[in-house]
Amino acid sequence: MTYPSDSNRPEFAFGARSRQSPYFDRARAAGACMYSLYNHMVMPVSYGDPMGEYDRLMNHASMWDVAAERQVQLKGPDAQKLAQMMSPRDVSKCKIGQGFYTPILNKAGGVINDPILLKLEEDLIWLSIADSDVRLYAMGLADAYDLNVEVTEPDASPLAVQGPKAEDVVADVFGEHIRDIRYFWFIQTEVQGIPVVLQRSGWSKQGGFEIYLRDGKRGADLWDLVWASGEKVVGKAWGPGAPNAIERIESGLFSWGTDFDELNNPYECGLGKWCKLDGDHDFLAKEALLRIKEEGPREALVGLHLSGAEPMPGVVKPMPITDTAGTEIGTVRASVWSPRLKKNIALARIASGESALGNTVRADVGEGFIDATVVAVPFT
Ligand code: THG
Repeated sequence: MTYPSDSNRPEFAFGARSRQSPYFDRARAAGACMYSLYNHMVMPVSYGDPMGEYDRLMNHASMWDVAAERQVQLKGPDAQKLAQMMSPRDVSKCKIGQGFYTPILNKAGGVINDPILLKLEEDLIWLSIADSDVRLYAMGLADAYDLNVEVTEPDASPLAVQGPKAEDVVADVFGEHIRDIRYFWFIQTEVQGIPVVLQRSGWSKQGGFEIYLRDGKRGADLWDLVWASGEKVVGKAWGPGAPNAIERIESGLFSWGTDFDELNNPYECGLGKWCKLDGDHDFLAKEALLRIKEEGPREALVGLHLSGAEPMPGVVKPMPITDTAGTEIGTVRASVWSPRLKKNIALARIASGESALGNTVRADVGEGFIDATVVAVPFT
C-alpha cells in the first residue's frame, strides 16, 4: 500500500507560527511523505509504507520525529501547586526523575489535554503535551491565582525509538546503564556534547525510549547518531517510523482531539483510572468529578470489532453509531485494519447504556452501517 502522489500538491508555508522540528530535514530525507498538524507543528505520520512501518514497530525498532510533543515548563515555588490544580493525580507522589501520565482538567472536569508530567526538580515540571494549547491555559491559571511560577516553553524536542529492539539501540547510543531506567522514569544526560533528557516512554506499547533533545541546533547530529546505532543493532529491518495509527488503537493509547476533547470528562474517555478523588491533594475539577461520578457518565470509550473480513480504510472524522433499532448512540472516533487481529477495529464513544462488553451495535465507517461488537480496550 502506498499513498497517492499528486504532482499538483499544495505547499505548506512554515514560519514562526508553524515551527519546524529540529529533525525536519532528516525525516524528510528519510522519506517522510505525509504530515499531520500537531501543536502548531507538522509531524511526520507516514513514510509511505504503512505495513512496513507497522512491522518495524512490532518486530524490530524504528525512530520517530515527535518533536511536536511540545513541552510546557512550570518553574518556580508554585510549579507543583499549578500542576496539581490541573491534575487529578497526586502530583506530590511523582518523584524527581519520574514521569506521570495525567489528564489535565478544567474546573468542569473537561479534559484539556493528557500529557506526561515530568518532574525534573521540586520546582521544575514539564508537561509533554498532546495537541492543545496547555501553555496558555496554565498561564491563565497562574495569573488568575497569582501564582509564583513561570510558564514557558523550554528548548526540548522528543525523538522516539520504539519497538522490541529499541532498548538495544538506545543502549548502543548512551551505554548499558540505560537498561536500568524504569518505565516513565528519565535521566538527564548527554551524548557527544548533545544534552538530552532520556525517558523510557513513547506512544506505543512495544517498548522504547524518548530522547528529548535539549539543544534545537543539534537535531541532525542526534538523528544521525541514533540512526547509525539503529543500522548497527537492527540491521536492514531498521528504519524511520511515526506514531502508528494501527498499533495505538490495538494497544488502546489515546489521542486527544481524536478520541475526546475538553467537552468530555475523564470517565467518558477511559481516563477515570487516573482520577483520585479521596487523596489529600486538591484540584480544580474535584467537585465536578465527584458530581459526575455520582450521576454516572453519559458515555464510555470502548473498542469495537467491526464485521467483515476485508481491510477497510480508517475513518478520518467521527462517524455515527446506532443501536440495532437505528437510534444514534455514539460515534466511531478512529478505526483501522488490525493485522494482529485480522479484523477492522475501532475506538468509539457510545452511550453508557449500550457500552456493555458483547453488545451489538451498528457503525458507519464509510460504507454504510454494519454490525459491530463492543469489546475491551486494549484489544486482546
Ligand atoms: N510521549 C511524550 N509526550 C507525549 C506523548 C508521548 N505528548 C503527546 C501525547 N503522547 C500525550 N498523550 C499520551 C497518551 C498516552 C500515553 C502517553 C502520552 C501513554 N499511556 C500509557 C497507557 O495508557 O497505557 C501508559 C500509562 C501509564 O501506565 O502511566 O503512554 O507518548 N513524551
